[in-house]
Amino acid sequence: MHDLIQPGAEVADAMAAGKPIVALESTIITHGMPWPQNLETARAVEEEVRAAGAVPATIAVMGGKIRVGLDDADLEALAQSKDVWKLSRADLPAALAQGVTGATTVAATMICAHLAGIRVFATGGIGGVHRGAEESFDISADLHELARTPVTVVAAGAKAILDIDKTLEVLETLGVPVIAYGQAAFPAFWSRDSGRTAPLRMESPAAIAAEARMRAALGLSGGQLVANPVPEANEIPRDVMEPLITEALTAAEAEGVTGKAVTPFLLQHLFEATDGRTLETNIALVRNNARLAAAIARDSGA
Ligand code: PSU
Ligand code: MN
Repeated sequence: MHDLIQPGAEVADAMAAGKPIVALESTIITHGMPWPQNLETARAVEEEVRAAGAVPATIAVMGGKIRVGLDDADLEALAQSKDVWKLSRADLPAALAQGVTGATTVAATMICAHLAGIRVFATGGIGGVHRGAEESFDISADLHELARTPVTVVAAGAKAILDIDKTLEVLETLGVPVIAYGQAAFPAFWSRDSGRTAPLRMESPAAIAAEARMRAALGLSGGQLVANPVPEANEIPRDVMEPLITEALTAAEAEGVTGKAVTPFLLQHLFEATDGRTLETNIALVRNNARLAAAIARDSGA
């Protein structure tokens, strides 16, 4: 085990016993959801993983170590703290060197999961190419991470606040397999259908695990993105979201929001604009992704 990795008790036991483990990110707790739903969701997502026969490993940086598996007190402290760094590939080493508390994004969680030997990771939505990226150059480091780090990431597609077409184009350029689960359409986070067909479609966790094994056998770098549509009962249709997203983007521009602050700002804006409905959907889709990730981890022998 890498000496910067500090597994929690449950994760250490699972590693010793060779049980399937699912990595979970922490930026969704600190920057993606308001208190106290962020803590309730973090707990509920861990329970989903356990109920599906795997062990959850929520990842965060604390006290100069990469914590892989947080106990309930850590989870609560993280959910309540206000000055947590949002860590991607670029800032992970600085946070560790300075001993600050940092929440890991999809990119940083992939790096940490890989160091800990965990091959499957569940989140809500990945970062991607922002609308207007031809001006702003705002492209999430999550995409490049998917191209280089061998972890299977289960998400509900890319957040609809992004430019989905450009996000899919960049993933194709980077050679990242994008697999829609159980349908042809690439999902758009709150909605099941982005209006685009996903490059690949698979019908079972076993098929996804087999694809990941084949990638490893070929010596190809990088992971894969599994795009799991939000359950029908929880979805907010695209035509309902679209005008609200336009409004949120206008507000972000008017307030001069840039860089790492963009995604949290848009999520908060939409939460307020929908009286919390986007948050309910967000919670449902993360739980749904946790269940699928656990099934893939079980079929991966990981
Ligand atoms: N999914 C959510 N909520 C979030 C995020 C994803 O449901 O808050 C976070 C993830 O950590 C993702 C990050 O990696 O947003 C992307 O940030 P950026 O666009 O700045 O790369
Ligand atoms: Mn960005």
